[in-house]
Amino acid sequence: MARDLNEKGFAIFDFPDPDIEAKMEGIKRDYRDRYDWQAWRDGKLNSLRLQDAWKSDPRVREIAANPDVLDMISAIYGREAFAFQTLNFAVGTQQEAHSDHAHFNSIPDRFMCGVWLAFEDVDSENGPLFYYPGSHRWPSYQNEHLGVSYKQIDGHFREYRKYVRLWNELAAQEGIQREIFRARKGQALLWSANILHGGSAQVDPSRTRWSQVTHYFFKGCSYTTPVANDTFQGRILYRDVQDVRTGEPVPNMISGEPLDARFRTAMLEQYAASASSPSRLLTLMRTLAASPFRANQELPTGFDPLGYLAGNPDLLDADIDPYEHFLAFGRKEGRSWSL
Ligand SMILES: O=C(O)CCC(=O)C(=O)O
Ligand SMILES: [Fe+2]
Repeated sequence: MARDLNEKGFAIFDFPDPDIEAKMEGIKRDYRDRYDWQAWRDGKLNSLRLQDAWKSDPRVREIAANPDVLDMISAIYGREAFAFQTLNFAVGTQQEAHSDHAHFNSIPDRFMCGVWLAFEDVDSENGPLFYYPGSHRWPSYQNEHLGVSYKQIDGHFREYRKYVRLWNELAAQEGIQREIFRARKGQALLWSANILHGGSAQVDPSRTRWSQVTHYFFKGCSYTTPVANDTFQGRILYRDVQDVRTGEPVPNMISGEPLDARFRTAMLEQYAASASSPSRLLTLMRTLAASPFRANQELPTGFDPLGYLAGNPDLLDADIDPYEHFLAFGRKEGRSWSL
């Protein structure tokens, strides 16, 4: 496993849980009615996903916090792994090629990995996962390398295209061919932080592609959202993560010390100061601090209120509480909440 992960950026294994069959079938049966199939058939949704179902479902949590998987990746990385996010998909994600590293990364770099588990057989017709072997060794590209600034946030999606273009050009230049994972039910794929991957088109829309992704970080690091960082302007969007196994928050650590709370606050003020309307942002910062919804159990782990606004520019100029808005509307509308 370690050799595959090192050389190719991914490794395939049989999921080590004797009860996995019952868990997968139970999740499929119970979740069928929780997705908006009509919106998916009408092409309004690219995918059907449930984020952080671990909060309410022990089966999802037990898959995410499987002790053998945790032990294996902890041994490979030499640090204690913990799951911080789950995604349960009913169909293929059709997500374009990306590196997770741009969405969640650690300090020090690359202490992040994902495990994708097939809840049914997958072939070229029902949206298989794809990846570019070897791409995990590419440099760690951040906003400063692409000339992207958090200030350009209302153009965020346009700016994200720069990452997509870079990744595709690198793959072409290095002559790396995309491979797909024809998974057997119960097989899993471990991927490293920077491997270029995504979901192939769901060629046959009458089929499903049930699967669970768990994203892992490692203790003793700090956790950030790189696409939202403007590191050299003093803006780093640290994430508040929870350990899926225990539900406990995991502190951001820098070289053995907890992240200085004053530094964190100063950075949030930096974000506020970079806004087009500082007084509105000041109001927003107060709203965030005082929001009765900020600890709501139904918020996805790592919910990023600034990322929610940044990713939904129509909300930027409204005087709203992003936590409340997400719970009342954003969730149902399928709005993205992390950059
Ligand atoms: O399941 C897929 O098609 C891709 C999922 C993915 O890229 C992720 O969860 O990071
Ligand atoms: Fe991904």
